[in-house]
Order: sequence, then structure tokens, then C-alpha cells
Amino acid sequence: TKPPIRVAVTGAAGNIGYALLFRIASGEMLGKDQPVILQLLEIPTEGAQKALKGVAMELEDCAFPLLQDMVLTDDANVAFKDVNWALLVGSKPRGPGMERADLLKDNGKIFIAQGKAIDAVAADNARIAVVGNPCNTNVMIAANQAKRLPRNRFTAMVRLDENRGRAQLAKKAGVSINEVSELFIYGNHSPTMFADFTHAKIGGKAVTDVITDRAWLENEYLPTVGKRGAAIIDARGQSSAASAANALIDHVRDLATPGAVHSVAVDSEGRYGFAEGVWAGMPVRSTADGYEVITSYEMDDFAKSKIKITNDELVGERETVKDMLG
Ligand code: NAX
Repeated sequence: TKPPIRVAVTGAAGNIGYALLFRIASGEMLGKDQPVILQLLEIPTEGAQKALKGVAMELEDCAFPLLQDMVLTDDANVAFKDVNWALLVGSKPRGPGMERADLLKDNGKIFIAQGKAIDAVAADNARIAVVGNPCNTNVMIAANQAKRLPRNRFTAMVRLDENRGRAQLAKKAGVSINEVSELFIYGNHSPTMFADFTHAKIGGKAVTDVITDRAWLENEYLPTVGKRGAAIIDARGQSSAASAANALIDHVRDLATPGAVHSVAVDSEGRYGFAEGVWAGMPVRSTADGYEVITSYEMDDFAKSKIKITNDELVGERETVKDMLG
């Protein structure tokens, strides 16, 4: 049998954690023949630690053959020790009357500490995926703490947006989801994101040739995808959890599958007109030990104008946390 892969999950007792851990332990993320060790981090409060124990009891009760061990802790240096994957789901939610800038700064502190701990104790091949919002800025803050691990190991999740975008196109065209390809998310995981329908395909044909109602694409499709998170909260009274966990499974599995093509928020390095040093969603192709960004899509003026809006937002977030980028 293969040696186990160590996976750290933060915020493990939260909503997404509850929808995520069982799927990791059952082999859906890293393979049905791949043993895993889960290293679960929660905040030190009695409530969170007790809830975490409860989740661990349920994981035990599933008797997953691939789940070799579990570590439960409130110490980041324990949670990230020797991990191959660090899934940063936990973050501080926005409280009533809280300004966005305060949220950015409060979370910034968490991601400075976690970035430091990961760089100090994780395995040499560690890869990091950030889900906790604002995820693009949080991952930038964590990556800026890294001295040992390369910046391109740090990614944030825009896969839920890609999945939402593909589903909406399939529904409108009345085709199966498998017919939709090359739909990539550019920019921030926020309503400003650009779900690039201009290069997406349905059954191998340009989306714009299959769905000829351009006004629908621009004025209904894009806002529907961008505001889907809010629509879920409105309907369910709670934010997306199962679909977010599912997207994280997709994000990690595809990063671990050479040749897979998918949307990932990465260090932009100035690609597609994004500012240098911000983390922006864009298409990548996974390789044996990482990924390469696909840079070949030519953006028209409409696409460029959308990318500018989401880039401006990312630059604004970076400005708010500039003192935290050490
Ligand atoms: P919950 O509030 O249910 O769970 C978060 C958990 O994180 C809590 O149990 C909390 O105790 C823990 N936590 C907080 N600070 C921590 C820290 N410093 N270290 C370890 N654990 C910590 O939220 P949930 O619904 O699970 O969502 C988690 C995060 O995902 C939120 O920030 C949310 O905004 C974000 N999302 C991101 C998405 C994306 O596509 N990138 C989509 C879904 C989701 O909204």
C-alpha cells in the first residue's frame, strides 16, 4: 500500500468541514487507494474543540479503510506538521455592522500566523488551498510569509464559481454538464469575478453561437453566477457548504491530476492584465508536480473591461492589508 498523505483542514468543525472531511476520508479527493491522515485545526474555545471531537467520532464511526489517523488540535504548528496538503477553510465571518476592511485585517492576522506555521513545519512538497474568505487576499497574505515554500504552491479556490458557471450554461442550453468546456473564472472570488463565457464551449461550439442571446449572457448569466453565494444564503439561511466542499474536492483532485484543466486562483505574475502580486482566478493545466497557467486566451474589449473591474477590487483589498504583507 501507498504511504499516507497528510491533509490539514482548518475550520474543521464548521459547515464546510462537515461536508468535506468524510469525502476526503473516503478517497474521493486523493484516490480510492490512497491512505490519508487528517490533521484538524480549530480555534481553542471549548465549544469548537468539543464540536471537533464530535466530527472525529463520526469519522471513526464510518470505519473508512483509508483513514489511517487523525490529529485534533488548536495549535497550527501541530496541525501543519509534515502535511502534504493544507486546506485553509477556517476564517472569521463578518459580524453585524463590521466593515469589510476590518474583516480583511482580522482574517489577515489568521493567515499571517498560518502562513508562518506552514512554512516552518509542513512537508517540502506541501501545497496550500485557501477557501476561507476573502480567499484571494488571505492566500496572498499567507504566501507572503513563506520563505521556504515557493509562492506557486499557494492557491485559492474559485472552483465553486466555475462549477456554478458550467451548471448555469448547461441548464440554459438544455444539455448535460459534460457538454460545457473551457469555462474559466478570472479574478476575485466575489461578485466581481468574470466567468468567461466568451471562450467557453458547449458541445465543442462557442457558447455565443449556441446561446445567441448576448444580453442574457452579459446581464443575467454573469450576475447569477457572481451572486450565487448570496442567493444560497437567502434560500437556505446558511452559506454554501456541500457545494463548497465539493468544489474543494475538485480543486485538489484536479491539481493532483496531471493534464487536468481548471480554474484556480494563483499568483497572477501580471498575466491577463492582473496586477503583479495579487492572486487571481485563471485557467491552469496541472502537471506532475504543480501546474502551468494557460495564457493563450485572447481577451476582447468586453472581457478586458470585466477583468479590469475584478482586478481593481483585488488591488483595493491588497491596499487595505498592505501592512500585513511583510
Ligand atoms: P463556519 O463558520 O461554519 O466554519 C468556520 C470554522 O472555522 C468555524 O468552526 C471556526 O471556529 C473555524 N475557525 C475560525 N478561525 C479559525 C482559525 N484561525 N483557525 C482554525 N479554525 C478557525 O464557516 P463555513 O461555512 O465552513 O465557511 C468557511 C469559510 O469558507 C468562510 O470564510 C466562507 O466565507 C468561505 N467560503 C468560501 C467559498 C469559496 O468559494 N472560496 C465558498 C463557500 C464559503 O462561503
